[in-house]
Amino acid sequence: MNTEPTTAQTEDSPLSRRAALAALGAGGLGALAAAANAQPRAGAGGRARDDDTRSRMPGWDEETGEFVLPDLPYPYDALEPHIDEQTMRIHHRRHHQGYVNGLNRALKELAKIRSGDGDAGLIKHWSRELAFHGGGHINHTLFWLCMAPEGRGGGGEPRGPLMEHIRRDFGSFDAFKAHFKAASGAVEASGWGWLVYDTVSGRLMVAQMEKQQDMLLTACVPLMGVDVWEHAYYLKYQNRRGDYVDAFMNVVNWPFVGRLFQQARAGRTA
Ligand code: MN3
Repeated sequence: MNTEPTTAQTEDSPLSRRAALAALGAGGLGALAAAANAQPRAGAGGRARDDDTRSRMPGWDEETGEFVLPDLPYPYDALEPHIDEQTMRIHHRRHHQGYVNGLNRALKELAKIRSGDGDAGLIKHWSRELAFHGGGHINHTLFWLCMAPEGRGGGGEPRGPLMEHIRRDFGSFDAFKAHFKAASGAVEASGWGWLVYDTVSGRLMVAQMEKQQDMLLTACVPLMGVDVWEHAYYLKYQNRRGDYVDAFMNVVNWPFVGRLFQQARAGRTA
């Protein structure tokens, strides 16, 4: 097997931040940082304080050079009654933490293979682990940020350029919501529904993602997504995924999504 390092993996272990992000196709995380840091704190009760190791880049710790579980920008019960506290707590602390752990593990194992200490025959396995857990980490980091408590940043309708483009590309906000709900509801098994900005055409689109490792959607910048894995809704909604997607629309943080949109448009014309 060819074990020559790729251009994205020329450093000694561990992967540099730039290489790690490139390996994940995670250019969107940089935009996330700016948009997240500009986001007003939505929850009156403050942030969920379950882990103090934080950097300004959500999901990444510059000091340790490792991916980390980002804080939620609101308390676990802040999205009630639409998304229940128990689901949010398990989803964030168990599922998302698992992806963070798996991502860091995959990067370490790939670094070992590069340095000659690992089993080169397992590069396919660890590359898949990288894609799965890396996709999970990126998707959830964005997922938490694109929600906010109803009436305190969440719900309602988008404004400004994002709304103008939604109307242009989908016909109306209601038509967008119907399309988004139908697409999210029809994802086979576990996956995601996304509102994305295609940098080639400059159009907004709705995309389905099976499982979670296809964050490298060609040329598309994810703006807003809904997790339709059962762990995201089954405690409260059981098999009624459509009801859950309807409820999700009550907590979409459109101001945040609008900022991401503006950054994606600026990036396209830069
Ligand atoms: Mn999930």
